[in-house]
Amino acid sequence: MSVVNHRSNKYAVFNSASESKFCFKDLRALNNPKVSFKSPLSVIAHIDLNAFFAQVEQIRLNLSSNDPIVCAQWSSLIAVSYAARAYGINRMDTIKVARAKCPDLIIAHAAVFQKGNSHWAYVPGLPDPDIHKVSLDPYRRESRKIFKVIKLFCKNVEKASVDEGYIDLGSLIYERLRKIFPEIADCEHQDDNELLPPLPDKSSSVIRAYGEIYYNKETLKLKKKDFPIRLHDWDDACILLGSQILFEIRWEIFKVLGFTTSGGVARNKVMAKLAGGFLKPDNQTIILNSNINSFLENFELDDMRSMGGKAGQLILKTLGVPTDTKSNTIAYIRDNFTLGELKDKLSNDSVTSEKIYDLVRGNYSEELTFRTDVKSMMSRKNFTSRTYVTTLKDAIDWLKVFSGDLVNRIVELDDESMNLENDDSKGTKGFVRRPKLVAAQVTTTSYVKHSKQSPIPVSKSLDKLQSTIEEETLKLLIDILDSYTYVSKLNGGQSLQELLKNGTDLKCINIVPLANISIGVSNFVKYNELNFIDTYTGKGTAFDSTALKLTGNTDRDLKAASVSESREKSTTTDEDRKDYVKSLFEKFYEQQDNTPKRNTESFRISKRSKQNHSSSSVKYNIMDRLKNMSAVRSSRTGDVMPDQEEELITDNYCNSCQQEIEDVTEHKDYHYALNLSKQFAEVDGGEDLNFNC
Ligand code: DCP
Ligand code: CA
Repeated sequence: MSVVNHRSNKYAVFNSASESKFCFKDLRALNNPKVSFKSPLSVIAHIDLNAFFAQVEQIRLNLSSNDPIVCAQWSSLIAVSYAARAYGINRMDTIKVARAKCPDLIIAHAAVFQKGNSHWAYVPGLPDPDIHKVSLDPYRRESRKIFKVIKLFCKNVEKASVDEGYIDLGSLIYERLRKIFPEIADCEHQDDNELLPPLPDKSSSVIRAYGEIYYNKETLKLKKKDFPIRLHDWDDACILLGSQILFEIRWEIFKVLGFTTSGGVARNKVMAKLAGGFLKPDNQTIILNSNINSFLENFELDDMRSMGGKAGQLILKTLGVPTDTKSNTIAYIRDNFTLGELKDKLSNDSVTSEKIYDLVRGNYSEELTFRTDVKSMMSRKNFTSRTYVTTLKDAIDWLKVFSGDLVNRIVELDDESMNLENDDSKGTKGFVRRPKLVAAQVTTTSYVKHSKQSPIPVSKSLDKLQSTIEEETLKLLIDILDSYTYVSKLNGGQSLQELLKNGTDLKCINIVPLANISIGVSNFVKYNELNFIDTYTGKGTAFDSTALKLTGNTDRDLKAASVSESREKSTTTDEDRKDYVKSLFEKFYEQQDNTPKRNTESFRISKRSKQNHSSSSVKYNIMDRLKNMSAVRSSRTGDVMPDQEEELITDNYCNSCQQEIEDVTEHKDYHYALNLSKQFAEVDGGEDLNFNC
């Protein structure tokens, strides 16, 4: 198997255009990320990691790309390396079937959280679903590194999934074109509608194709031989330059991180994605605009982004498109429907009609997007009759796992927010997102579900956030079990709260058997460096103290154990959480070359909040809070924003602070956090509980 396909200079190219059909406006548009995707010269690259999870495991285990390796989750395969695919193994196979196909198959199971641990680790052999939960964090980490490499080349990047992304190459191509061709170097001073000069003759010697140009089904067969490609106009030059940049990016990813990728380069995202998946692994496909129609013959409408599944099927049915193997759905729509006819058939839905019209011509252009709309995250596990959760200690052990899992995903979100967001027009650049609500849900063995939610204070520190999630979800769980289940009957008539007050060992506290526990965080709010209000000042170690008492271990024992565990676990070795968010902001401002503007109002709020909270010196002890929980529960479960805040601010004036407010939402957040901190201060300071039996 090849390492990275870095063949270049494959094709001699020549141009045949006597006059360009593009104008200077089209060229200049490339340099503006807001409009570059709309330019007829636009170039989008798609990049996709080959057998991603399997490659992560292959590299982790120091294996070569010739070693047949699969990544497993329990008995299923979730990624199959190309070396393993050569044995006919695919993702639908079980481990057993795959082993039968290739006795030397290397099976790397994904990392797992062990019940009771908030960090993941790789375990020897196959993990046990009864006491483990799979963690995808190692793949997210590698993905972050890959996107960091991509971002070194180009700012305008969309992370489409853990292992694929789009890159708008417009501004890079704009720069390179101006360097290569003095004829257009002065393009900024030309009239918008003035035509570009004909593509200069020398383009054949200075622009080369990297990868495989798709020409048509016939010439594709010739791809191992060099053959001339006709460069008609500047759009072809742009696409070929794009192939060069895409190759450089893929090569860098391989050089720095060892991953092979497949790529596609074309005029828009839809075409780039189809191209990116066309030649796998370790290659890239180039779609010149003049070859779009013939390239599309290889696909059906439902292969296109957003046309998969039911949406595509419905369109085909409504339009009466034959779906037999002889006809091609894309070509059929293109050849048989005008835009007007599409509108007639699609109930005058002009947005969908225009989209279909453009899609089948390879003309549908979309801006790169950034996923700012994270609404919620959930971590959960189903339990079987063998593993039903039956004691409070069991439940706590799983809550630790879930909160570790959620915080890992918030780390990912921080990275995406700070490192991948380019567009400031939505006011989302330079912010991290933090949840303001946690929820817990349990399903009993008779499939009855109960849930509760509660607001949480905002915390910049991820360690504190993790402790908060653990602590709050435990309180919710106790509340749920006391309120909705017959838990007291299982414990001599005492409620969980009473048992806790009496210092009963958590292992001795029975709960109704649970078939599922889920915890979630939601109501994400964005914070920048200035408007972060940490409502906790204590150290986030509450759960540890519980665990210590339960296991009889000392704090030092636990620390020593965690240090001696495998390096391959999610301790904060490469992203020390303590400084992680701080460094994210620092790096962000470095890259922006732009220190944050100290808006006097938010700065004042920030300072003031520090004063308020430092004096309260919140003690971070879960059992103190558990003891007093019922006193505040009613006011804290349910809606995130207490009603009074709605009346607090009228016409941008805060009646409490008696001052004008610039950013009402931010100011409400401030009061929100302040309220929470007061509530926490109220429940602090109780007597310590004795946990020994
Ligand atoms: N994945 C998963 N379960 C699935 C599909 C995918 O866990 N049903 C994970 C494992 C894959 C990763 O997502 O490695 C990326 O998915 P892809 O569909 O891109 O597949 P691969 O990267 O494994 O293979 P390819 O080389 O075909 O892209
Ligand atoms: Ca992939």
